[in-house]
Amino acid sequence: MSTVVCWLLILCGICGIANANYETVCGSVEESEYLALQRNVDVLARRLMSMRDDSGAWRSTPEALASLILAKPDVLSNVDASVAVLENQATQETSLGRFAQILLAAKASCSNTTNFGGVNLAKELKRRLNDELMLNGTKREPHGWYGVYLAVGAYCISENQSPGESIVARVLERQEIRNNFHESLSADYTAQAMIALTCVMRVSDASDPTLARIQRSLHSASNSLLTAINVEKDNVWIGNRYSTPKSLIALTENGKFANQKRLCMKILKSINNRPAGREPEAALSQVLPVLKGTSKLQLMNDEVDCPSRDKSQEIQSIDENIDEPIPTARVADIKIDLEFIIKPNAYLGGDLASENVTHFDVTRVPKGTILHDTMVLASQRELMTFETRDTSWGRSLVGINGRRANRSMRQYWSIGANGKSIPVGIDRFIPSHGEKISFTLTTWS
Ligand code: B12
Repeated sequence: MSTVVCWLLILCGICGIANANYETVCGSVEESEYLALQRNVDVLARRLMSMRDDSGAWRSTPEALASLILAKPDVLSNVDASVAVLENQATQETSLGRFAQILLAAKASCSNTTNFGGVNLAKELKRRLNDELMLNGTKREPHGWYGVYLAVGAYCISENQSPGESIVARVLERQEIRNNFHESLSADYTAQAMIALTCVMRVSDASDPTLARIQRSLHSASNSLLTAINVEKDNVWIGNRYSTPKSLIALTENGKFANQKRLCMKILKSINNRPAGREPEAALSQVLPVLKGTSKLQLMNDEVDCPSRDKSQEIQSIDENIDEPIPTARVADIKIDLEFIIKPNAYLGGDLASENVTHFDVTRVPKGTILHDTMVLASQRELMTFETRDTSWGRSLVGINGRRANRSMRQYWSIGANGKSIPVGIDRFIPSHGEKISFTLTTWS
């Protein structure tokens, strides 16, 4: 071999090794790009840790803990306290989706999932999943499909096996009937279903009769996510900014950006450019692993390192004060119309004739006031009353004028501004002058 060829091989080898250290979900990148991502992982992780309470709990402990374990920041400490919170939650009444997240977090923390607070998590999850989809041997509509996708994914990732052909068939049917995993072409639902099916595809053997169906489903779901790519100023999103992290994972895990690294990096940089201040806990949990280049699918075959479980550590209180100031400038007062609507389909057999649309005129709201505070002002003026529930996405509106959304009947208060669904919750949305805000009691599918 000539000396020149030898030198080329050595140089390429060095490049290869150097690049291999800078792996992202989009493939290997330059050191500077990689470091920009890692710096943000540390900032966001500190912020997420500062949201943990003294008992080791977050608003959504399973999502936050699993996310931090996947992102492996130095700041993660006292995993045991948070695991104890989860062990307790595993014995309480929870939604199917939340229970699925507990299984994944238990798995990520390398706990014994067959005896977690006395519960065999995977066995229990499969039982609940069956109950959710079947009643006395006949198919039934689940309480929420998002929870079903979470459960199929969590079971498969934790057990390295499919939750069963009939359950997977229900997920596939849902897409085949509707041509998507959700009516509104929601990227969130599609991405979550894809993550579940990607795991099932990986554990199925070639003779599995549903394998070809799963591959077809993943192919059409990927195409649907790719058509949801949109440019907003300097950013590129899949769906919107909040559905992008999960969607990017769903697509990269299926090799969809293998030949489009630049586009993939643009999306990853858009996620990275988001300022951490004022982002809700759940948004941080969903962003962190993606920036680190890890995904829950890596928990299959125990590919993720177990976190340190040093019991002697005290809960370290982290004081992060990087909130962006909420605009308070009283430039001018603006007028906002608040409207309260009850949609007929919200009631299965209720008396609708007596329910009228009610208009509230709220004047003189300081410009820049968030919707929640606008509603507080409206309540002080005795125009309305309302109730909220704290969640990992912030305050969720659960009742207006004593009318509580009944979750067991899939009811929720949907919020619109000038006829369009608002993209964030009431504690983040800032109405503008003349805007008509509507609260509609409706049902989810
Ligand atoms: C399913 C879902 C819903 C369902 C929840 C019921 C169900 N089917 O189980 C319904 C239809 C009720 C819903 C409503 C809304 N949603 Co929603 N929802 C989701 C979704 C797809 C999954 C949430 C989930 O089930 N997580 C798993 C379970 C196990 O965790 P959990 O903590 O128990 O989940 C609860 C909370 O997330 C809460 N919730 C759901 N959405 C929202 C939104 C806000 C602002 C709050 C405070 C709470 C909340 O309900 C969940 C079930 O109890 C997420 C997408 C995502 N990336 O997470 C969007 C998401 C959280 N929703 C979003 C939005 C904007 C809304 C609405 C404000 C839309 C609107 N204009 O009306 C409303 C909330 C209005 C209100 N009353 O306050 C945004 C939030 C963005 C942000 N930064 O705040 C997300 C991220 C979608 C997106 N990509 O933009 N949602």
